[in-house]
Amino acid sequence: MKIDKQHIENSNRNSLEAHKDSFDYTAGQLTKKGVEVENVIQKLTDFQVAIPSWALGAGGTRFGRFGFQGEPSTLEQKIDDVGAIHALTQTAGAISLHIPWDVPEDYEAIKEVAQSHDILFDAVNSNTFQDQKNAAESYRHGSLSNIDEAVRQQAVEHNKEVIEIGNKLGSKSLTVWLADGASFPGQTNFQSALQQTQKSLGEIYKTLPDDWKLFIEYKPYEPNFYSTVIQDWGTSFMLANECGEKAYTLVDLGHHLPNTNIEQIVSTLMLKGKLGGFHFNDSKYGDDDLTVGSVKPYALFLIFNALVYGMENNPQNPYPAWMIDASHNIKDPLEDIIQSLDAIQEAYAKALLIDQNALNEAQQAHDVVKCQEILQDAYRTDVRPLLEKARLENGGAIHPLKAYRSLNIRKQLVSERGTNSVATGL
Ligand code: RM4
Ligand code: MN
Ligand code: MN
Repeated sequence: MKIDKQHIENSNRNSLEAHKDSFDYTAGQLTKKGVEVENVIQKLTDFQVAIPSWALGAGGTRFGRFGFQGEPSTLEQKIDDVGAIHALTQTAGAISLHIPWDVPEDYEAIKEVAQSHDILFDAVNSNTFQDQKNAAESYRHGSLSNIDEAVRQQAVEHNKEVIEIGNKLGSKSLTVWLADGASFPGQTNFQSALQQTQKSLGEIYKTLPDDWKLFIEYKPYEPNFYSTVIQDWGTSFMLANECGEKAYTLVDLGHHLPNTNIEQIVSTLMLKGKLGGFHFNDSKYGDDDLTVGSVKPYALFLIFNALVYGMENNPQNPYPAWMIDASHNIKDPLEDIIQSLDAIQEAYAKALLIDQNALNEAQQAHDVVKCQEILQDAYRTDVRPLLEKARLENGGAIHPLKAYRSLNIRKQLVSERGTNSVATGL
């Protein structure tokens, strides 16, 4: 399915006047404050977030899975779904594949579909947290950290294959997230598990093409509940440093214990030039994978403040790879992603409005109250007209969610794919 540009234009027609009014007002107010509005809009346009191939069907929990009608059952259909989201939002210009959930059969055909939607292939993700059919070894007791050499070797080989697959598609990075760890005290030896992991990552790193990056993702618990081998940013950072300059830490918002100061982690990593990848989602408790911005929008804004600062002041840090990593169980997955993209752009726009010079002066003067005022002044600005403008200028929808509904996208997908199609993934 492909959304016709004309249909989006038609759906914008009724909202055009209201948009213009609110944009003129907001832009006028911001200009008076010294904000370069065009610059903010350009940055919003440039900010593209990859969509994970496993988030296009309904996610599950360990208690069950409620399928969603019209789910994409092939990789082509998944790319079509990302294409639809991108057409509406102009913010989702890439897809991130999880292997072996989404191994392409016909590479040329897959690349053509992606190209037709203006979609790039972002990081490829390896999967050593599930056993694969006919695999010689089991990951029951870990993969890259396993004490059994044959298991480690199988996991290393899998990662090498993932790099090859990504290479054929034009991806430039590999994300490794390990479920390895222990559910009970005494089950593993912390030191040897870490050493084996380092060794295995080193082997994968050796085969990484020169223009690729390796992202090492950390997570404090789940599916192991006593310890995980790569539990925190410090462990990931250390492993990345030992691998070499093409290895980086990946921050997933859901992979922190409650109340962790994520913006400080982001700042430290960017100062050290090691923030490579970033997964967006929201959570109340753990790795809940809820819609971005649905629970803690102010925390997201503070994190974006650190990201914006890093992007402007840390040339030693590469431009991070952005991805949504949320996969929900009860919402229409495409609506969920549209909401997430909106929340991301909103937090980003607000962070761009922070008067960094004034903040710096207030910090120098130890004016704590002023510091807070400056942050909150930006946060309280209604930036929605700026987001609308950025989308509109690029042929997107003024209101992507409303357009998705009024264009009956889900209904069309159901009529094309049926009510029982199932997407691979979680
Ligand atoms: C993990 C982690 C990874 C993702 C898997 C599906 O919790 O966030 O990034 O690939 O889930
Ligand atoms: Mn993740
Ligand atoms: Mn996760």
